[in-house]
Amino acid sequence: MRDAAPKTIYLKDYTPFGYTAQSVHLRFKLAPKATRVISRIAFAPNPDATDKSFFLHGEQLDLKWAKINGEAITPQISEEGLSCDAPDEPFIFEAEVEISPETNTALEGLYMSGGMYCTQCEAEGFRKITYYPDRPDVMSTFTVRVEGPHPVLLSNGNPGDSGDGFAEWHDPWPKPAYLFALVAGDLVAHPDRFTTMSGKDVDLNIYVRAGDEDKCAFGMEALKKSMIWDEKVYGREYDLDIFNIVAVDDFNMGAMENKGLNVFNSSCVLASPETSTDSNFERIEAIIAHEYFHNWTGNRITCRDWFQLCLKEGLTVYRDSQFTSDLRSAPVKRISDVIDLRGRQFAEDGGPLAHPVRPGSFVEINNFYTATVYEKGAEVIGMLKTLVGDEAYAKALDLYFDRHDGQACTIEDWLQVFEEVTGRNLKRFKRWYTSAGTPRLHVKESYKNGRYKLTFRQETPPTPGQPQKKPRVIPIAVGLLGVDGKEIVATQVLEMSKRQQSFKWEGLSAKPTPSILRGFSAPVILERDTDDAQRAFLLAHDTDPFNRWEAGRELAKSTLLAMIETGAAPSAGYLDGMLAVLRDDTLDPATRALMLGLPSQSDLTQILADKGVTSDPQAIYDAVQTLKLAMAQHMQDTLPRIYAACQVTGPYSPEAEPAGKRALANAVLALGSRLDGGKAAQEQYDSADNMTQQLSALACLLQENVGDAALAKFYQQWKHDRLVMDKWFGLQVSYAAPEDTAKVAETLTQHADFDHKNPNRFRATLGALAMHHAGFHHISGKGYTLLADWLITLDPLNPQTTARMCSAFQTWKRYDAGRQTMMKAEIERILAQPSLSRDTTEMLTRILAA
Ligand code: B3K
Ligand code: ZN
Repeated sequence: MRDAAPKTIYLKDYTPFGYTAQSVHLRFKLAPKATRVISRIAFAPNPDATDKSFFLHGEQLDLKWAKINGEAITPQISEEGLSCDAPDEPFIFEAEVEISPETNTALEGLYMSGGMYCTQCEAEGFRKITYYPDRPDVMSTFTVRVEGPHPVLLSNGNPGDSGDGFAEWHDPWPKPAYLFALVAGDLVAHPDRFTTMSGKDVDLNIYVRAGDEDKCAFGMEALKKSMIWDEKVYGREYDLDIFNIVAVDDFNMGAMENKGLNVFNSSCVLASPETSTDSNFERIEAIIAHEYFHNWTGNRITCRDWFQLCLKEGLTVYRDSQFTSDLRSAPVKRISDVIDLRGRQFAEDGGPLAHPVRPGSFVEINNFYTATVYEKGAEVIGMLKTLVGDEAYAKALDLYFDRHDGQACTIEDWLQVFEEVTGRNLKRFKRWYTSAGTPRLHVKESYKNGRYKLTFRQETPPTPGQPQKKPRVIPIAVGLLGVDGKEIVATQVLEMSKRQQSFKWEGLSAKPTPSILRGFSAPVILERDTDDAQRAFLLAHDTDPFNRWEAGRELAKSTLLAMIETGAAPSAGYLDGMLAVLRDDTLDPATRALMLGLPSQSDLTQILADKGVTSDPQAIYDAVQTLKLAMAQHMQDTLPRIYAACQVTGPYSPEAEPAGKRALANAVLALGSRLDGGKAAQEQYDSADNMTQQLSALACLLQENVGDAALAKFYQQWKHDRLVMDKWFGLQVSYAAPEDTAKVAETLTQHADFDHKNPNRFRATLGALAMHHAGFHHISGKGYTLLADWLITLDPLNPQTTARMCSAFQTWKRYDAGRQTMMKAEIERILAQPSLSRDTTEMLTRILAA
């Protein structure tokens, strides 16, 4: 419920808590509407704190009694917590509260999903379970007793005593309350074992609902691969006797790294060839790795306060991307990450929600689990590693783990280990953490008498609250190609730290072609005067796979912008270039598939907006359709050969190689469908024996408007499977014509299987609407109204998911006056709702303030 005056919390106001928690004992007597939580916490005055007031967070708790050192007390209770006098020496605080998991639709704290109990405490959910200093710098050991009639009763740490109707758990590693977890239910385990590098045996389990047992094997393999990788690459070993993962259907995000008891959205762990696509498999592997890696980067070393969120998230995303690069294809992973970064993080950084990787203030911390904190946070670590080198990075990480194990840390602690190991001063580099916005990197070249010069100028546009930007340290990886296309200067990293800086090469016999920002060595927007001939040259010759892809993407942008702005026909150069890519058997199929992809319609809108052009979403949509048709026609003779060559035979495997072949075959199928009206797609649909093939074919049929029969068949085949049904909901919206998108989404929200309380189904339907650029922004305004209606409906039930989806409106200023007026009206309509959550209020207020 909306606070009378939502408080802004500032990093600069941080003070330590007056007390340390030495040990926590919790007893849960589970009951759907009346769970009792009995707590016993040993506190001691914190010598590092000056403020000794004793305040415990607590929200929506029914306090039955509280005691200090065995004596009943009458604390002051507010909507936010409990305060009372506390002794100036070690003491025991005890309390009993009652909570109602069954009616907890916010999915934060202790709640119920499909009959099971589960928890989500990060960031501030523990305060909905019991009174506690719910802040990450208060770390304690936890001993938990769970009582309930359920066959499976779980909490963090190692198992202790258990018997009929109860189980005890002890977690010896001090942790903040946000890592607490409890699960109880009628669950089935998929068990395994792992022996760590020092020979310790660990029990592994993935717990699922009955019926899902056959979807655990892949996740379990991913977990073991993650354990081995972290030992090998970071020297980090697992530290408990048991590691449990639980799949939950109702979950606000992907997964949660609770110590020894990871809780996963079932969509991020359950996998089978029949029900999951190649991208699902890859995502599941990455998320399992991510949560596992948090055991060291997040759990053993945690954050001092929530402003330091990137300390664990940026680093852990960086680690999981290294893992995926090692296990699969490094260039493919890099290209995919950059597509994602540009789509989500650049949009955030260029709009009203822009904030630094380490924000300076927030109202609701859940609103800061963003692409900036996660993905840009990971980019910053990648840059740091590029600047200091692999060896120094490894040494700095060892020092970080040695020095800070068991502590709650800051970005200053993190940078300090790098400064000590390298002797470098990272003061300037730190601006990446404190300054928002995506730097523009302009480059000019000159060549005279064998001397080649690149001059870079950096500039970051103002962002909310930060009108002036200081220059940043930018690692620019550059290589030079000779006139014959051969590399004459191999990749070197130029370190730019001034506003403007030049770099020279001597003794070149002719003007080279530069390949700049190889591997996307910094999260910047590169602006250079170049032409399609140079882009085509790089597309054909660059030795850096990322920049080769980038050259193709630049060509695509250039042809699409000409089509949109001047009504030009698709460029022959682009079509020829893509045909050459398609035929280039030296390129692996996955890379070719990525190269054939076009920039997103939302990215194109942003590029035009940066040039001061207000674009029409329908015109962008039409240009993309025209270009795809032109590509199909131009490649007509080659498509069948590639489709045939990329057919994978034998049993399905989600490995990178067959998945890459399927990606290219399905990209070819999508183009070909524009010519054969979906004939080949129907054949593929009818014969598909895995979800990748089935879903790709269905998408082609929907694209060609001939998918009704397949859609109905798909429903009959999969109506029992929640995760597959999410795909059924999402695909129909994604492939609707722009003028029909809102209607299709609206009809789906009336379907018997639509459940707005389930975040996966809500996102599958209304998230797909928000992602359908031309459909959401259709001139009728129906997309805006439908989304706003549903955000209004969901907010009182689930503020977190509502607030997250408000970002669909963050780009409202990019559009024409008519659309701006409609979007603004919808934002204001939501804001006018009585009792709007703090989460949604903060998001929409920031969006509107632009
Ligand atoms: N740390 C959690 C995210 C918690 C989000 C809270 N709103 C999952 C992750 O990043 O691994
Ligand atoms: Zn994380």
